[in-house]
Amino acid sequence: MSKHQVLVLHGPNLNLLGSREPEIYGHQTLDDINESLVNLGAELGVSVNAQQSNHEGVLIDTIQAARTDGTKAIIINPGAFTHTSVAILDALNAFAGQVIEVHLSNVHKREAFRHHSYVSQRADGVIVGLGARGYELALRALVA
Ligand code: CA2
Repeated sequence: MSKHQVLVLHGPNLNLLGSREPEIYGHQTLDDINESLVNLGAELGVSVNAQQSNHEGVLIDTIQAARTDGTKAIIINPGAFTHTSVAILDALNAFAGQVIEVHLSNVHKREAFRHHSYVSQRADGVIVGLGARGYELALRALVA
């Protein structure tokens, strides 16, 4: 049984945050974002476990593990897999807790291929376009 109640899951290329395209994705690194979330979780009384993978199967394995390790909710930015992955949708459908989908950029202001999300079909809430603050708002919404 994991001691973590909220899983924050970041998909492909999000490990590059802070190094390129700051006008789209901001200046914070993924470590900065995760550290803020762990600290906010401590303030709010929930434990946060942040993970990132560039591999679809690893993301699915992590979601599957969350079904049985005590995880109550998932905040997920599936990166480009948002727009392609029925397999991540299926894995989230097998998870019983709350799911919030977060995107740093406003995907609806961007290319048409970013306008559709498989994950939104499962998500209880979706936050787009607010940068790293979107993760913070998602965590606050889960605890509220
Ligand atoms: O806006 C988001 O959070 C996205 O999920 C980010 C994905 C993109 O494919 C989605 O359409 C929207 C891409 C993440 C790439 O992250 C980078 C960060 C820094 C430098 C290069 C890529």
